[in-house]
Amino acid sequence: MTDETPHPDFKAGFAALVGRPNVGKSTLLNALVGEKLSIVTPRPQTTRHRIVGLVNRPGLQIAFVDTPGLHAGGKRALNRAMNRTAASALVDADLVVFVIEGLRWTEEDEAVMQRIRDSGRPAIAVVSKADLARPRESLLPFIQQLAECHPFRAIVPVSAARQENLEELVSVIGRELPQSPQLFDESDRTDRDPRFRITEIIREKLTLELNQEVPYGIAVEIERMEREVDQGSKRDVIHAVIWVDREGQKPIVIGAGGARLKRVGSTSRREIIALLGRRCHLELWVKVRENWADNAQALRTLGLE
Ligand SMILES: Nc1nc2c(ncn2[C@@H]2O[C@H](COP(=O)(O)OP(=O)(O)OP(=O)(O)O)[C@@H](O)[C@H]2O)c(=O)[nH]1
Ligand SMILES: [Mg+2]
Repeated sequence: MTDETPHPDFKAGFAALVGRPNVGKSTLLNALVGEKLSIVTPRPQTTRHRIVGLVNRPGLQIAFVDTPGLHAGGKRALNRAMNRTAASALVDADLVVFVIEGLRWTEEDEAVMQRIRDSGRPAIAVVSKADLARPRESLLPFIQQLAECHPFRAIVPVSAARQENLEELVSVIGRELPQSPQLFDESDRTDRDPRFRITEIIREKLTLELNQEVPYGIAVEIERMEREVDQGSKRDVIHAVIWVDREGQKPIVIGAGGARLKRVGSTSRREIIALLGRRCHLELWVKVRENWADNAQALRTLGLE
């Protein structure tokens, strides 16, 4: 039950992780929740959707919202949809968690800062990848400069990779959230269903395999997913389509003799089995939908509005 009147000093709300691409928002979400909910790659513009991850503490429920990295320069409808998704999560948040990579302030960070100012939403800053900052003491003047740039409620350095300072971040956010009944069931970890998470796992494995422009032209859709009994035990049969936006990308995704697609299938399958807790059979097809990333109808079909 999520509508029970809670203890009067229960706090709950949406904390949106916003920032430019590649600063570590999704890695942070996963580390906070303790489960891989959102895909991570070394490449910018990995996240395309709004993904909620839930953290419960006594008297507190934080609904973290992972968002696509806010970026400039992308001309396609997909880029606009990603920026819209992030911007709307920002304005809807109870608290904005502005994620900035330690010691790296860019024009894109400045543009995100401006959006936060314009939103008038309360904000804290998280300085991510603290483990990479050299020397570590240089984080102090960096944090000082951030403090001068906006009246953040708090500035918290973290390393999601090393699980450093995450509990401090949870308690800082807890202080800033409003009194509210619990928003989600306590056993929930995310608002996303397995079907969505499977498409994302496949897209992650593909992105890790591919170079340069190709990942930006890729989308994954599940055409069919059925439970069947095979040799006395249950398994899921999953038929997924990998959409590419140009004919020329098809052989790149498939690889010589189908080797790349095979690798993507087997690494994806391992992770899907761990997610579903049962065996699965995964079939991948590569299909061309010319310029899907500019096609409003295709974006809608893929849940990218
Ligand atoms: N060393 C180190 N690397 C990190 C840390 N957090 C994230 N990374 C790396 O930074 C890269 C980008 O991480 P993501 O979590 O995908 O970044 P993001 O902000 O979600 O990126 P978009 O979804 O593209 O906006 C990946 O290679 C991560 O492994 C950290 O705390 N320490
Ligand atoms: Mg991300």
